[in-house]
Amino acid sequence: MFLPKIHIRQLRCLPKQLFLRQFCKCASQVPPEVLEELEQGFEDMKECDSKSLLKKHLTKERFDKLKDKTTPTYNSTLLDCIRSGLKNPDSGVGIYAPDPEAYSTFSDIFDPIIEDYHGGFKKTSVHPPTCFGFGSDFPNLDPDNLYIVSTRVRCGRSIKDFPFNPCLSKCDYNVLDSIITDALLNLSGEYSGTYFPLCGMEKDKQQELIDSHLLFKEGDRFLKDAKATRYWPTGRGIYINDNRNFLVWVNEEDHVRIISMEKGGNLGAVYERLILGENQLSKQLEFSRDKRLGYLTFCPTNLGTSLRASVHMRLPSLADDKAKLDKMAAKYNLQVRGTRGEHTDAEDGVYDISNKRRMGLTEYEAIQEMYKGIRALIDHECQEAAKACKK
Ligand code: ADP
Ligand code: CIR
Repeated sequence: MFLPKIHIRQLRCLPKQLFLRQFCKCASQVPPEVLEELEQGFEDMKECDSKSLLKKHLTKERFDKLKDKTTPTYNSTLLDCIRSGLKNPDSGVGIYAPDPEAYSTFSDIFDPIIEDYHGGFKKTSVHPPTCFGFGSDFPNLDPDNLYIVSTRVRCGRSIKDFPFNPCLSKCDYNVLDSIITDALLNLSGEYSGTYFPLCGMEKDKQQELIDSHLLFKEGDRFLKDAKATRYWPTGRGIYINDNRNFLVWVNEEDHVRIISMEKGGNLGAVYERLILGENQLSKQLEFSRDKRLGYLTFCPTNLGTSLRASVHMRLPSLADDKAKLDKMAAKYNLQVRGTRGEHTDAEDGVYDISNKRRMGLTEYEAIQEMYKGIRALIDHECQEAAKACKK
């Protein structure tokens, strides 16, 4: 009988789950209603006006090859991977991995999307070992506080032997929550803080945390349609250190999101705090890492380093021409988001600009790429301001 390696606290959930998984393994066929939904969704996607990577790469040939497959342990189907993309034609990517095995079972669609998003990480490529380097190599990007409002660096982590959101039971959420919060409450020094579970949190408090850019938003339709918000708010929460500059999100898109942020442009300090915080946590939690793909995450855009380093910044000369801003950003492998995160608009001229690719390069190289790109954008702004002064 299949017996996964388990954490002792998982035992509470085991008997029913193992039975179901064993049972499903024996009958691991894609049910007719799932096949029907897949076929219909694929036809609709062909007709719709979508710029998603899913639509770009899911050819009829790939679709036919994958539609009858299921992952060995969790029985996840192609529909579980692409439901969000089929339901939301405005997706940029449109695919998630319901469990870690999906990356290999459905590699014919994940690999080309990964290669496209991460700028050439091929199916034969191997992600390098972790190498954070030192924050002190990155001086303040904007010492006069002219352009940058705030800086944030985050990475995502999954806990070994647990699947991703769509395959988690209510009990799994509670177990994960308890494993992760036990570790968080052991953090010391500048990392010591408080865990705030979403269950029972006052709405005003939740909104205050969202508006301060500390807490994840609620009701993301892309995640909901990927079945990543089931049993909400069970097991979800946020850990905040006493200085409010180190945070850990629990069971939102990934099991763990480790975040360091502060006002201004001191990327080196923000990055250094992330490195040491991740280090303290990795001594207590076993994170899922794949030999080829690096750190495993729910969304393929976050694989590899899973690192996103962003600034909230104003770019007066580019703000009115979003196409030009996007073009400049792309030149430096940067991605532009709105003020409240992905799929939101810029408020008061403030954009979120970050490194786009996270795979095929080390953490240090990802930060370096972002640093150089933001420097170039600031140089451009300074030149434009100087030209305007001369007029
Ligand atoms: P991620 O995928 O990194 O978690 P999101 O785009 O979902 O990012 O944004 C999550 C939250 O983080 C949002 O509230 C967003 O405004 C905030 N955020 C991102 N970058 C910064 C930054 N540099 N300064 C302040 N807040 C930020
Ligand atoms: C999309 O395709 O636009 C969404 N599914 C989000 C993709 C990347 N962002 C993320 O994982 N947060």
